[in-house]
Amino acid sequence: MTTTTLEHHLEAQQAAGAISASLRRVLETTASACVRISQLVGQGALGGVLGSAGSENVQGEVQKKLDIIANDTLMAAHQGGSVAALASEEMDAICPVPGGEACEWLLLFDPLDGSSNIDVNVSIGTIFSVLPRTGTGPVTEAEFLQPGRQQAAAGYCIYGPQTMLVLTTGCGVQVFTLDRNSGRFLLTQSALRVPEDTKEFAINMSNSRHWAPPVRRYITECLLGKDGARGKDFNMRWIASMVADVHRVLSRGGIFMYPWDKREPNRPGKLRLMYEANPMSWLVEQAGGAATNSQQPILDIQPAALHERVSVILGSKNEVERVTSYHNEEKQGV
Ligand code: P6P
Repeated sequence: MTTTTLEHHLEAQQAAGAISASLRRVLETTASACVRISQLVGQGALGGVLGSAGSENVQGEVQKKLDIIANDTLMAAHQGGSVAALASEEMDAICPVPGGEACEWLLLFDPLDGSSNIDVNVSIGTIFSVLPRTGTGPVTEAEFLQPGRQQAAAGYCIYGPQTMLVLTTGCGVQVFTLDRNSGRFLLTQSALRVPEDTKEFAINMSNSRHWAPPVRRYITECLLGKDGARGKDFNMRWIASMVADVHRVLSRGGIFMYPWDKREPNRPGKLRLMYEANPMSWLVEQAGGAATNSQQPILDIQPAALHERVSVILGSKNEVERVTSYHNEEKQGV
Protein backbone atom coordinates (compact mmCIF):
# COMPACT_ATOMS: atom_id res chain seq x y z
CA MET A 1 0.00 0.00 0.00
CA THR A 2 1.51 3.33 -1.04
CA THR A 3 2.33 5.91 1.61
CA THR A 4 3.82 8.53 -0.70
CA THR A 5 1.66 11.61 -0.43
CA LEU A 6 1.39 14.31 -3.07
CA GLU A 7 3.36 16.56 -0.71
CA HIS A 8 6.17 13.97 -0.45
CA HIS A 9 6.23 13.61 -4.22
CA LEU A 10 6.41 17.36 -4.84
CA GLU A 11 9.04 17.76 -2.11
CA ALA A 12 11.17 15.14 -3.88
CA GLN A 13 10.65 16.89 -7.26
CA GLN A 14 11.72 20.18 -5.67
CA ALA A 15 14.77 18.53 -4.07
CA ALA A 16 15.71 17.13 -7.48
CA GLY A 17 15.37 20.58 -9.04
CA ALA A 18 12.43 19.56 -11.24
CA ILE A 19 10.11 22.17 -9.75
CA SER A 20 10.55 25.32 -7.64
CA ALA A 21 9.19 25.87 -4.15
CA SER A 22 6.67 28.36 -5.54
CA LEU A 23 5.37 25.95 -8.19
CA ARG A 24 5.08 23.31 -5.49
CA ARG A 25 2.91 25.71 -3.48
CA VAL A 26 0.66 26.34 -6.49
CA LEU A 27 0.12 22.61 -6.97
CA GLU A 28 -0.44 21.83 -3.29
CA THR A 29 -2.93 24.71 -3.03
CA THR A 30 -4.78 23.54 -6.14
CA ALA A 31 -4.87 19.97 -4.85
CA SER A 32 -6.30 21.04 -1.49
CA ALA A 33 -9.00 23.04 -3.31
CA CYS A 34 -9.84 19.89 -5.29
CA VAL A 35 -10.24 17.93 -2.05
CA ARG A 36 -12.80 20.53 -0.95
CA ILE A 37 -14.58 20.38 -4.31
CA SER A 38 -14.65 16.58 -4.07
CA GLN A 39 -16.38 16.86 -0.69
CA LEU A 40 -18.94 19.31 -2.09
CA VAL A 41 -19.59 17.25 -5.24
CA GLY A 42 -20.00 14.16 -3.08
CA GLN A 43 -22.79 15.75 -1.06
CA GLY A 44 -25.03 16.00 -4.15
CA ALA A 45 -28.63 16.82 -3.32
CA LEU A 46 -27.86 16.63 0.40
CA GLY A 47 -25.65 19.69 0.08
CA GLY A 48 -28.12 21.72 -1.96
CA VAL A 49 -25.45 22.06 -4.64
CA LEU A 50 -27.24 20.48 -7.60
CA GLY A 51 -29.17 22.18 -10.36
CA SER A 52 -28.76 25.39 -12.32
CA ALA A 53 -27.40 28.61 -10.89
CA GLY A 54 -29.73 30.56 -13.17
CA SER A 55 -26.83 32.34 -14.90
CA GLU A 56 -24.68 31.92 -18.02
CA ASN A 57 -20.89 31.91 -18.38
CA VAL A 58 -18.78 33.61 -21.03
CA GLN A 59 -19.37 30.59 -23.25
CA GLY A 60 -23.10 31.28 -23.17
CA GLU A 61 -23.64 28.04 -21.26
CA VAL A 62 -26.03 27.73 -18.32
CA GLN A 63 -23.97 27.57 -15.13
CA LYS A 64 -24.63 24.86 -12.57
CA LYS A 65 -24.45 25.78 -8.91
CA LEU A 66 -21.42 23.51 -8.57
CA ASP A 67 -19.65 25.26 -11.48
CA ILE A 68 -19.72 28.47 -9.48
CA ILE A 69 -18.94 26.80 -6.14
CA ALA A 70 -15.92 25.02 -7.66
CA ASN A 71 -14.75 28.24 -9.29
CA ASP A 72 -15.10 30.18 -6.04
CA THR A 73 -13.26 27.43 -4.12
CA LEU A 74 -10.27 27.63 -6.45
CA MET A 75 -10.30 31.44 -6.49
CA ALA A 76 -10.40 31.67 -2.69
CA ALA A 77 -7.61 29.11 -2.28
CA HIS A 78 -5.22 31.08 -4.47
CA GLN A 79 -5.50 34.51 -2.83
CA GLY A 80 -2.17 35.53 -1.33
CA GLY A 81 -0.16 32.53 -2.53
CA SER A 82 2.18 31.96 -5.47
CA VAL A 83 -0.15 32.86 -8.32
CA ALA A 84 -0.11 36.30 -9.93
CA ALA A 85 -3.43 35.90 -11.77
CA LEU A 86 -6.14 33.35 -12.46
CA ALA A 87 -8.24 32.54 -15.55
CA SER A 88 -11.30 30.33 -15.58
CA GLU A 89 -13.87 29.00 -18.01
CA GLU A 90 -16.44 30.55 -15.69
CA MET A 91 -15.00 34.07 -15.76
CA ASP A 92 -14.99 36.46 -18.75
CA ALA A 93 -11.68 38.14 -17.91
CA ILE A 94 -8.51 37.19 -16.09
CA CYS A 95 -8.45 37.83 -12.34
CA PRO A 96 -5.21 39.35 -10.99
CA VAL A 97 -4.51 38.32 -7.38
CA PRO A 98 -4.21 41.45 -5.18
CA GLY A 99 -0.59 41.85 -4.16
CA GLY A 100 0.43 38.95 -6.40
CA GLU A 101 2.32 40.85 -9.12
CA ALA A 102 5.68 39.50 -7.95
CA CYS A 103 4.47 35.90 -8.14
CA GLU A 104 5.83 33.92 -11.09
CA TRP A 105 2.82 31.77 -12.00
CA LEU A 106 -0.44 32.06 -13.89
CA LEU A 107 -3.17 29.48 -13.18
CA LEU A 108 -5.92 28.56 -15.62
CA PHE A 109 -8.71 26.13 -14.93
CA ASP A 110 -12.01 24.64 -15.90
CA PRO A 111 -13.33 24.38 -12.37
CA LEU A 112 -15.86 21.67 -13.06
CA ASP A 113 -15.69 20.08 -16.49
CA GLY A 114 -18.57 17.90 -17.63
CA SER A 115 -21.06 19.76 -15.49
CA SER A 116 -23.99 18.55 -17.62
CA ASN A 117 -23.31 15.23 -15.87
CA ILE A 118 -23.45 16.61 -12.32
CA ASP A 119 -27.17 16.07 -11.80
CA VAL A 120 -27.03 12.50 -13.10
CA ASN A 121 -24.11 11.41 -10.90
CA VAL A 122 -21.59 10.80 -13.69
CA SER A 123 -17.85 11.51 -13.16
CA ILE A 124 -16.81 15.15 -13.59
CA GLY A 125 -13.56 16.96 -12.87
CA THR A 126 -11.36 20.00 -12.44
CA ILE A 127 -8.77 20.69 -15.15
CA PHE A 128 -5.84 23.03 -14.47
CA SER A 129 -2.82 24.48 -16.24
CA VAL A 130 0.12 26.48 -14.85
CA LEU A 131 2.00 28.94 -17.04
CA PRO A 132 4.99 31.12 -16.11
CA ARG A 133 4.65 34.89 -16.00
CA THR A 134 6.44 36.45 -18.97
CA GLY A 135 6.24 40.06 -17.83
CA THR A 136 6.38 42.22 -14.73
CA GLY A 137 3.88 44.63 -13.22
CA PRO A 138 0.13 44.24 -13.68
CA VAL A 139 -0.81 40.95 -15.37
CA THR A 140 -2.58 41.28 -18.71
CA GLU A 141 -4.62 38.78 -20.70
CA ALA A 142 -1.93 38.82 -23.38
CA GLU A 143 0.49 37.26 -20.87
CA PHE A 144 -1.76 34.21 -20.66
CA LEU A 145 -1.70 33.66 -24.43
CA GLN A 146 1.22 31.23 -24.47
CA PRO A 147 1.40 27.94 -26.39
CA GLY A 148 0.75 24.85 -24.33
CA ARG A 149 4.41 23.85 -24.59
CA GLN A 150 5.15 26.66 -22.10
CA GLN A 151 3.17 24.97 -19.33
CA ALA A 152 5.10 24.34 -16.10
CA ALA A 153 2.46 21.95 -14.75
CA ALA A 154 -0.88 20.52 -15.86
CA GLY A 155 -3.39 18.12 -14.45
CA TYR A 156 -6.91 17.25 -13.52
CA CYS A 157 -8.83 15.96 -10.57
CA ILE A 158 -11.58 13.48 -11.44
CA TYR A 159 -14.51 13.13 -9.05
CA GLY A 160 -15.69 9.59 -9.71
CA PRO A 161 -15.95 6.39 -7.66
CA GLN A 162 -12.50 7.47 -6.51
CA THR A 163 -11.23 11.02 -6.47
CA MET A 164 -7.92 10.99 -8.36
CA LEU A 165 -5.39 13.70 -9.18
CA VAL A 166 -3.46 13.16 -12.43
CA LEU A 167 -0.46 15.47 -12.75
CA THR A 168 2.56 16.28 -14.88
CA THR A 169 5.38 18.75 -14.30
CA GLY A 170 7.29 17.45 -17.31
CA CYS A 171 8.58 14.32 -15.56
CA GLY A 172 6.01 11.87 -16.90
CA VAL A 173 2.51 11.48 -15.46
CA GLN A 174 1.75 10.60 -11.87
CA VAL A 175 -1.62 9.49 -10.45
CA PHE A 176 -2.72 10.12 -6.87
CA THR A 177 -5.80 8.68 -5.21
CA LEU A 178 -7.58 10.60 -2.45
CA ASP A 179 -7.49 8.80 0.88
CA ARG A 180 -10.77 10.06 2.31
CA ASN A 181 -9.70 9.08 5.85
CA SER A 182 -6.64 11.33 5.88
CA GLY A 183 -7.85 13.80 3.24
CA ARG A 184 -4.52 13.35 1.44
CA PHE A 185 -3.68 12.30 -2.11
CA LEU A 186 -1.52 9.15 -2.14
CA LEU A 187 0.66 8.17 -5.11
CA THR A 188 -0.92 5.18 -6.86
CA GLN A 189 0.80 5.30 -10.28
CA SER A 190 4.24 6.84 -10.78
CA ALA A 191 4.59 6.65 -14.59
CA LEU A 192 1.33 6.38 -16.53
CA ARG A 193 1.78 5.29 -20.18
CA VAL A 194 -0.77 5.37 -23.01
CA PRO A 195 -0.58 2.28 -25.29
CA GLU A 196 0.38 3.37 -28.82
CA ASP A 197 -2.44 1.29 -30.34
CA THR A 198 -6.05 0.87 -29.36
CA LYS A 199 -9.40 -0.66 -30.28
CA GLU A 200 -11.50 1.99 -28.55
CA PHE A 201 -12.68 5.37 -29.84
CA ALA A 202 -14.56 8.17 -28.10
CA ILE A 203 -16.64 10.64 -30.08
CA ASN A 204 -20.20 11.97 -29.96
CA MET A 205 -21.71 9.91 -32.80
CA SER A 206 -24.84 12.10 -32.95
CA ASN A 207 -22.72 14.70 -34.75
CA SER A 208 -21.56 12.30 -37.50
CA ARG A 209 -23.47 13.98 -40.34
CA HIS A 210 -21.65 17.24 -39.53
CA TRP A 211 -18.09 15.88 -39.50
CA ALA A 212 -15.37 16.61 -42.05
CA PRO A 213 -14.68 13.74 -44.49
CA PRO A 214 -11.42 12.56 -42.85
CA VAL A 215 -13.24 12.09 -39.51
CA ARG A 216 -16.11 10.27 -41.22
CA ARG A 217 -13.55 8.06 -43.02
CA TYR A 218 -11.77 7.19 -39.78
CA ILE A 219 -14.91 6.42 -37.79
CA THR A 220 -16.48 4.47 -40.67
CA GLU A 221 -13.38 2.27 -40.75
CA CYS A 222 -13.64 1.72 -37.01
CA LEU A 223 -17.32 0.74 -37.37
CA LEU A 224 -16.54 -1.70 -40.21
CA GLY A 225 -14.11 -3.39 -37.85
CA LYS A 226 -12.48 -6.59 -39.09
CA ASP A 227 -14.74 -6.53 -42.16
CA GLY A 228 -13.05 -3.32 -43.30
CA ALA A 229 -9.66 -1.73 -43.85
CA ARG A 230 -8.66 -1.88 -40.18
CA GLY A 231 -9.00 -5.65 -39.93
CA LYS A 232 -9.97 -5.44 -36.25
CA ASP A 233 -13.13 -4.60 -34.34
CA PHE A 234 -13.42 -1.40 -32.29
CA ASN A 235 -15.39 -0.45 -29.20
CA MET A 236 -16.92 2.96 -28.53
CA ARG A 237 -17.26 5.00 -25.36
CA TRP A 238 -18.64 8.55 -24.88
CA ILE A 239 -19.17 9.83 -21.34
CA ALA A 240 -19.55 13.46 -22.45
CA SER A 241 -17.22 14.48 -19.64
CA MET A 242 -13.78 15.23 -21.05
CA VAL A 243 -12.04 14.46 -17.77
CA ALA A 244 -13.67 11.02 -17.59
CA ASP A 245 -13.08 10.18 -21.25
CA VAL A 246 -9.45 11.35 -21.16
CA HIS A 247 -8.84 9.52 -17.88
CA ARG A 248 -9.98 6.30 -19.55
CA VAL A 249 -7.70 6.98 -22.53
CA LEU A 250 -4.75 7.63 -20.21
CA SER A 251 -5.60 4.55 -18.16
CA ARG A 252 -6.07 1.97 -20.93
CA GLY A 253 -5.50 3.67 -24.28
CA GLY A 254 -8.00 4.90 -26.85
CA ILE A 255 -8.61 7.91 -29.04
CA PHE A 256 -10.74 10.87 -27.89
CA MET A 257 -12.11 13.17 -30.55
CA TYR A 258 -14.07 16.40 -30.46
CA PRO A 259 -13.34 17.59 -34.01
CA TRP A 260 -14.48 20.60 -36.02
CA ASP A 261 -17.92 20.11 -37.50
CA LYS A 262 -20.13 22.12 -39.81
CA ARG A 263 -22.76 23.03 -37.22
CA GLU A 264 -20.68 26.14 -36.50
CA PRO A 265 -18.17 26.27 -39.41
CA ASN A 266 -16.33 29.29 -38.00
CA ARG A 267 -15.73 27.53 -34.69
CA PRO A 268 -12.64 25.26 -34.66
CA GLY A 269 -14.25 22.90 -32.17
CA LYS A 270 -16.21 22.81 -28.91
CA LEU A 271 -13.42 22.38 -26.38
CA ARG A 272 -11.34 25.27 -25.03
CA LEU A 273 -7.66 25.46 -25.82
CA MET A 274 -6.17 27.13 -22.76
CA TYR A 275 -7.75 25.25 -19.88
CA GLU A 276 -9.01 21.99 -21.41
CA ALA A 277 -7.04 20.97 -24.50
CA ASN A 278 -3.60 22.26 -23.49
CA PRO A 279 -3.41 20.58 -20.06
CA MET A 280 -4.92 17.34 -21.38
CA SER A 281 -2.60 17.37 -24.39
CA TRP A 282 0.51 17.76 -22.25
CA LEU A 283 -0.59 14.92 -19.99
CA VAL A 284 -1.20 12.69 -23.01
CA GLU A 285 2.16 13.56 -24.62
CA GLN A 286 3.97 13.04 -21.31
CA ALA A 287 2.35 9.58 -21.16
CA GLY A 288 3.59 8.69 -24.66
CA GLY A 289 0.45 9.59 -26.57
CA ALA A 290 -0.29 12.34 -29.11
CA ALA A 291 -2.66 15.29 -29.34
CA THR A 292 -3.41 17.34 -32.46
CA ASN A 293 -6.08 19.67 -33.81
CA SER A 294 -6.02 17.48 -36.97
CA GLN A 295 -3.31 19.73 -38.46
CA GLN A 296 -0.64 20.27 -35.80
CA PRO A 297 0.20 19.34 -32.20
CA ILE A 298 -2.19 21.22 -29.92
CA LEU A 299 0.70 22.26 -27.69
CA ASP A 300 2.25 24.21 -30.58
CA ILE A 301 -0.84 26.37 -31.20
CA GLN A 302 -0.28 30.09 -30.53
CA PRO A 303 -3.45 31.22 -28.72
CA ALA A 304 -5.19 34.36 -29.97
CA ALA A 305 -7.84 34.60 -27.25
CA LEU A 306 -8.26 33.37 -23.69
CA HIS A 307 -11.44 31.38 -24.35
CA GLU A 308 -10.69 30.21 -27.86
CA ARG A 309 -11.82 26.77 -28.86
CA VAL A 310 -9.95 24.02 -30.68
CA SER A 311 -10.52 20.72 -32.45
CA VAL A 312 -9.20 17.91 -30.27
CA ILE A 313 -7.87 14.50 -31.36
CA LEU A 314 -5.82 12.87 -28.62
CA GLY A 315 -4.78 9.51 -27.22
CA SER A 316 -2.97 6.44 -28.55
CA LYS A 317 -0.20 7.76 -30.77
CA ASN A 318 -0.71 5.54 -33.81
CA GLU A 319 -4.44 6.28 -33.99
CA VAL A 320 -4.00 10.05 -33.62
CA GLU A 321 -1.35 9.96 -36.36
CA ARG A 322 -3.74 8.01 -38.60
CA VAL A 323 -6.51 10.61 -38.22
CA THR A 324 -4.03 13.44 -38.79
CA SER A 325 -2.73 11.68 -41.93
CA TYR A 326 -6.29 11.40 -43.29
CA HIS A 327 -6.66 15.17 -42.87
CA ASN A 328 -3.33 15.75 -44.63
CA GLU A 329 -4.36 13.43 -47.49
CA GLU A 330 -7.56 15.43 -47.91
CA LYS A 331 -5.59 18.69 -48.00
CA GLN A 332 -3.27 17.25 -50.66
CA GLY A 333 -6.23 15.92 -52.65
CA VAL A 334 -5.02 12.32 -52.30
P1 P6P B 1 -21.31 16.93 -26.06
C1 P6P B 1 -18.70 18.98 -21.23
O1 P6P B 1 -19.75 19.91 -21.41
C2 P6P B 1 -17.71 19.16 -22.37
O2 P6P B 1 -17.20 20.46 -22.37
C3 P6P B 1 -16.60 18.13 -22.26
O3 P6P B 1 -16.32 17.77 -20.97
C4 P6P B 1 -17.15 16.95 -23.06
O4 P6P B 1 -16.14 16.16 -23.66
C5 P6P B 1 -18.01 17.64 -24.13
O5 P6P B 1 -18.36 18.92 -23.61
C6 P6P B 1 -19.26 16.86 -24.44
O6 P6P B 1 -19.92 17.53 -25.49
O7 P6P B 1 -21.55 17.78 -27.29
O8 P6P B 1 -21.07 15.48 -26.39
O9 P6P B 1 -22.32 17.11 -24.97
